[in-house]
Amino acid sequence: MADLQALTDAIERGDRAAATEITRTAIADRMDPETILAAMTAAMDNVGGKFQRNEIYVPEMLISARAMKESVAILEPLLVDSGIKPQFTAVIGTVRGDLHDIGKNLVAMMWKGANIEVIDLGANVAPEEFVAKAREHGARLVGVSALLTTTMVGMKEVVDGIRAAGLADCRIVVGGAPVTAEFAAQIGADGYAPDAASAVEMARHVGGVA
Ligand code: B1M
Repeated sequence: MADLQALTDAIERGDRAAATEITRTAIADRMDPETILAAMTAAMDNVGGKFQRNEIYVPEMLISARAMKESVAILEPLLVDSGIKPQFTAVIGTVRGDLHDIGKNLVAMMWKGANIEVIDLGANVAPEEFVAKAREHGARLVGVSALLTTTMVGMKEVVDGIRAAGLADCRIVVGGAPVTAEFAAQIGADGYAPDAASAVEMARHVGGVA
């Protein structure tokens, strides 16, 4: 049976080879994908703690993030199990000035798995681009992620931009570590989700297919 603590440790020290191998073993052992994912996410929490205590710096954080991304990519087919006609289209991205995309990618993955067509704009996305892509794709949902207290304020520009563009059927869901339900309400977003699993419930709810 795959050792999930070893998976957490491998991601934490940025050992891509070990992390991807353990992920493959865990999948072969038919371990629950959500449990495997939790072991990966735990690594990023540890990395964040070490960064905060000045025990590691940005390069180490980046190396861990790369190991996490490669391992998540192996898990993706198990998390995304679609094939049916999408219920609606969502546009998603990380707010301008913010390069963190692991959480956003997980939300995108879960939305795809929930039968939502996802247009992923990536990270560091300008408010104008959210608006343009939402219009172009007739999106019913716009998802905005932020991981920094300094960039989360930019989410309001996305909300204001969507409203000003008159996209009346478009709902906005926000999330990311520093974001709260209170902040979401304050900037006029339609929904907030604390994690990727609840982002699915929220997407269905605001998308009108709950
Ligand atoms: Co940075 N970073 N980082 N970082 N980084 C944090 C966020 C930090 C908390 C670390 C710390 O100090 N403990 C801190 C922010 C402090 C703050 O603002 N309060 C921080 C900092 C300071 C910085 C820099 C400023 C460092 C520097 O340069 N001095 C810099 C900023 C660069 C920039 O963006 N402009 C920086 C850079 C980086 C890297 C590039 C090295 C790398 C990112 C690589 C990448 O993403 N491609 C990185 C990383 C890896 C982290 C930590 C360690 C891990 C983030 C992560 O991937 N978590 C992070 C510490 C931490 O979070 N513990 C940290 C795992 C991921 C699954 O969780 O993203 O929270 P998360 O997503 C969750 C939920 O939040 C939610 O669902 C997800 C899954 O459940 N969610 C949504 C997310 N988006 C959602 C959207 C939704 C709904 C739910 O709806 C649309």
